[in-house]
Amino acid sequence: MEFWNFRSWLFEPTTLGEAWRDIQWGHPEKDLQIVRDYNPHNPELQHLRIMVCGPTGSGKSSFINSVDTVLKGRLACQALADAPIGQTFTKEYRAYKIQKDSPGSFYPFLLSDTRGFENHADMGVKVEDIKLALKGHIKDGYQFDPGAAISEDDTNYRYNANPNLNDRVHVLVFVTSVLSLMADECLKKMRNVRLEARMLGIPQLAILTKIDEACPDVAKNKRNVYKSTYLKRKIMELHESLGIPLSCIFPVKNYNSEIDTNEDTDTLILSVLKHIIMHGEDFVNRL
Ligand SMILES: Nc1nc2c(ncn2[C@@H]2O[C@H](COP(=O)(O)OP(=O)(O)OP(=O)(O)O)[C@@H](O)[C@H]2O)c(=O)[nH]1
Ligand SMILES: [Mg+2]
Repeated sequence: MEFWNFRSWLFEPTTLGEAWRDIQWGHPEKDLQIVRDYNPHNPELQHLRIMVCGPTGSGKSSFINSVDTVLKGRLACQALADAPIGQTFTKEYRAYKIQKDSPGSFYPFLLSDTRGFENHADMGVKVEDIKLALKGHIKDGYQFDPGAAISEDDTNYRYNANPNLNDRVHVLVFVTSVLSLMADECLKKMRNVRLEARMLGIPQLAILTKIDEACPDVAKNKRNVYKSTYLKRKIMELHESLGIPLSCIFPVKNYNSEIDTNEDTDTLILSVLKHIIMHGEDFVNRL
């Protein structure tokens, strides 16, 4: 645990008596049904494309796996996640489908994983690449190069010159961890991406991961998540630094070491997934 987090534990009252956001615990099946029933209204849209981006090691791939896990009802690990050793793990742009009911049938949304942002200007994913991916110019399998953004004559033919509705990103999800301090450079990159998404009209949400490691009360009982003063402050900080509305920021505990699913972990993941899908659907219908 980082020293600053440890300090926060010591000097802050950890839990409020009342939760500051209402959430229905004990009934994940309600949100699950909403996700299961989702079908894009626009017949041209085969799938909603949800892109995750954020700092290296923040839990982007783990979030994709967590969504897969909740929807399958058993542990899933399609998007490889890594041990927290501080090195970037995901290097390619890849969209994951999630199986629904039987092999060969899928939910009508994709989760696109990206390489992480780094605190150094010349490291991690290039902001330009994320901007191009938002517009659908980057094909699956592209290896992000920290040295240069993709070019129109990419030698691996991963540049899509004429993206259609299905290639474009319809919802952008920023994934950040409660545990890591984001340096100005990383924040600058994320704000830059957010401004581009805003210009394109793409809805943006943010999730705050590793809430279990940041708060002992939440580690003990996830239902304390909206009672934790520390997490509330972290959510406010993210709101102020990135400019994402408070109602679009969600704390999440990813599946990382469990061997079985947990109803409260599912509730938090489904709560954000439902909002992601609704925002994406609204965006497509506005086009
Ligand atoms: N305790 C805890 N650990 C988490 C959580 N989310 C992710 N982790 C761990 O954090 C580490 C990094 O997770 P990844 O999913 O690989 O992060 P990433 O953002 O995809 O990382 P890069 O691909 O390297 O950019 C892994 O060891 C995960 O198990 C969480 O909510 N709680
Ligand atoms: Mg990853």
